[in-house]
Amino acid sequence: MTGTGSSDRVPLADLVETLSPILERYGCSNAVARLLAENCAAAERDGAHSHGLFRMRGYVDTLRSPGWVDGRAVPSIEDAAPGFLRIDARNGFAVPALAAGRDLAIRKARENGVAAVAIRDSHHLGALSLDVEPFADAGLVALTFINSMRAVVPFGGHRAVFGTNPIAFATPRAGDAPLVFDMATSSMANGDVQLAAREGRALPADTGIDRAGRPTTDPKAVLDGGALVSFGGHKGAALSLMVEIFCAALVGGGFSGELDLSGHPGVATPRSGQTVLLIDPDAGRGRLPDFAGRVATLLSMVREAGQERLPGDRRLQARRVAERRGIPVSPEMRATLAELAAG
Ligand code: NDP
Ligand code: PYC
Repeated sequence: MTGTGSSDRVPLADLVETLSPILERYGCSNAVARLLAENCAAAERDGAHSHGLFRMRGYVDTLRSPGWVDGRAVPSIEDAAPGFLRIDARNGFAVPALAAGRDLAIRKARENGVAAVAIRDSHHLGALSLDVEPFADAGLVALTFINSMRAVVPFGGHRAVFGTNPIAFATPRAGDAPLVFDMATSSMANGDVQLAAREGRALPADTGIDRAGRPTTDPKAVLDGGALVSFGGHKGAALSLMVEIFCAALVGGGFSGELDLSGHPGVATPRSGQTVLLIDPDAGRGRLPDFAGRVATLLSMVREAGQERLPGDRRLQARRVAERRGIPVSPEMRATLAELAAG
């Protein structure tokens, strides 16, 4: 990565070349380092700042913590049923685990009309949009969930039980890139709370509670023994509960509330699970109207009814600008990456 000055713009490929050796230096295999570097750089390109370059220090701290994540793990794939794939990430990262099973999952979805992928014993520190988008590029509808570490109180509760438990959805749409939405089921992603704390910004009202259970807008109070609430009250809390069932009970792993990080101060990744559900919208379709065209029709109706910004619009806009002009990297971030690269 070359250049000086405020927020230089860097091509995606150059950023990947900068990040990959850092991850390898702290213990990832070459293959894992590359996949994580691509994921992290792509999140930054898409303007997903809470899960882009900001997370590089978290990756490094996590890799440095003895006995936490295995950056060299080779996932094992179990062909569990015609439409069901189980992947054991073997205490490695979720991104390479999903990458290892992607082609088989697509084949199963096309053969069966549906497929489920259950990943266990995995660590995820990325933006979920990047996990589902390739499936929609392949013509499938995809839904994914991840659980993590306890950070969110159940509805009306006073103790964190759930992770921030994001959900992402992707679908083909005619005439444009897939429609993708990607959101934590908490009022805010933990990464955004950390960014607010770092930048001295208050949180919106009703985002979280402090360690005494009192509502607070202080991000440091949320991070220091406090907790977040679910988005949308009892409805978001029900979705968070569902994510725990999909990502722990179904995959055969731990709930966010069971994860013990006490022996690993500073780690940023949860040891958790992920489920991906796939549907081939063209299976058995016969003479039904074109699926991707119907999606486009719905989105036109939504825009015509007055919703100017659709989910994913900001992400695609950031990507298009970055593809033309490069990804902005601030001088502070360049200094952080240089420090991490130096060890
Ligand atoms: P946001 O609340 O920023 O956005 C959620 C979704 O809503 C996005 O699809 C976004 O589209 C869309 N959106 C946002 N504002 C509007 C608007 N005004 N009108 C229409 N659509 C809108 O996301 P979160 O803060 O909840 O999550 C941020 C990231 O953190 C995600 O990438 C998520 O995967 C990641 N995360 C990862 C975790 C992990 O365990 N790895 C845990 C928790 C979160 P757009 O993208 O175009 O802005
Ligand atoms: O931002 O909430 C978050 C998060 C949790 C685990 C990874 N990211």
